[in-house]
Amino acid sequence: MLALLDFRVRQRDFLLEITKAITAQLDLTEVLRRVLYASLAMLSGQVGLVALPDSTARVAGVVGLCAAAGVGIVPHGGNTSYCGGATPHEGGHEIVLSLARMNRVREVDAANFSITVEAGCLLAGVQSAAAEVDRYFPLSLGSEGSCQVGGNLSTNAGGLNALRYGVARELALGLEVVLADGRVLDGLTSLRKDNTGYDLRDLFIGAEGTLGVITAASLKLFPRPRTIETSFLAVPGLGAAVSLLARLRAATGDLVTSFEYLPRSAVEMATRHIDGVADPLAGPHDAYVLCEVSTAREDPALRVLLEGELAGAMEDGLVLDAVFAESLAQRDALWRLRESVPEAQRMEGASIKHDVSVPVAALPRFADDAAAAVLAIVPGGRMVAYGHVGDGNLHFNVSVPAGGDSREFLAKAPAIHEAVHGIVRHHRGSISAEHGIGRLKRHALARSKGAVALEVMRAIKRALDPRGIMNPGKVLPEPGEY
Ligand code: 2HG
Ligand code: ZN
Repeated sequence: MLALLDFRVRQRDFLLEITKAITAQLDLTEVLRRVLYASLAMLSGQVGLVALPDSTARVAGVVGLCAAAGVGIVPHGGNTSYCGGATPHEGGHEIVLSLARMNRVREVDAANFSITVEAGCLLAGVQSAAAEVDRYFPLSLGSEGSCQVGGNLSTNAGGLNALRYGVARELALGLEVVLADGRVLDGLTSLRKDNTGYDLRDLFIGAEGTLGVITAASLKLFPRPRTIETSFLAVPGLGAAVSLLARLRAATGDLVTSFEYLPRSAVEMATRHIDGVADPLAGPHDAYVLCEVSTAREDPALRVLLEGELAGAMEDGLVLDAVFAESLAQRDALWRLRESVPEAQRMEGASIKHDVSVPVAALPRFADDAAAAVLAIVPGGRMVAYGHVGDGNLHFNVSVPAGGDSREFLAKAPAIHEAVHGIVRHHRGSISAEHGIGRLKRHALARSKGAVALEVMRAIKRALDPRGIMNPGKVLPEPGEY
């Protein structure tokens, strides 16, 4: 049952041994002969075994056995990665360690505004557990119904509310981590203040399972928003959106929670491909912003304030048209439009993606220069640059030219990535703002980080995972590989 074509003897023995151990003592896995994982990035791989431990001790048991046998472990959350961080390699030399059964809420502390959850909890589940005690967990992503909080932390996910509440790293108070040798690092504090030596927590956030397995986390909660104003605004372009954001942040006392930019191309794709999605405005415009402003107080004056600000922005030419959500259903419809853009772009045909960030004020210049660079490589390429403008984070995606050949287009991906990332570097931006590095962006990481930063990262990796068993071949390129 376990035989995999190209397993070396030592590894096959290990698999038999771990299976016996698991079924006899640990009772925790499902063993699969061959599992094909296809992430959204269309990467695939094979494993001979998927471990599904349901406790930290059992995760530690699996990792300890793998450490002893030198077998690679691919920690696995909801499989929603865009970069293949949780996709094993071909050949079946690794095991997948799924956190899906570690899905308990260990503690909700309303007075401390904190929640302690296991890594396999769905993000939507954490949000609901917080709501049950009249608190708010603000991390919010299109995939929140299937992504897991361990994966959110391991990739340092950003999402739709990062502008106001920060990315996953800023929402974490403490972590429990199984180290590469099977020891458990108990850092599950829910303290706000703790100046006792090096910050170990932050090493594991964004490390994509290459330093250890996050098994549980203590997270920050917030007062639940009681007044939420959601509007969909037509704007002349990205420059106007950036100016409008600064204006609304100042005028509302920083109550802007989300500020999502959509070019016309994104709205057209969403309305064309996704059932029930409609353009909220009467006529077409070049660009749009989905803006949400919220406060934990009941505050009818917020709408009045916003309408006044938007009227002023219209006079100044920053806003061309606007509609407010007047009901929960209307709010959901606006968010559905925004959240369906990735799916709509997929349905439109081949696309080449970039998840980049630059300082907010540099966004318009970046987008213009990047579009010109892309069009020089693929005349007719369709820019679908959208996303979290409030965080300086654009999904600078390019769809295949209308009627163009997908293979020919995708063959140009390396040249397009290089051109776009070069412009990102020019603005001292990031080549991965919120999706991580995984398998796909290791070389881009190597080109965008300085030699010293890479050497420090490698030193940390060597110190915490000397045998290189934690998510091998992810995040860090081998020296000389770039
Ligand atoms: C989003 O913001 C996601 O919708 C997906 O991060 C981005 O598909 C993408 O490029
Ligand atoms: Zn995004």
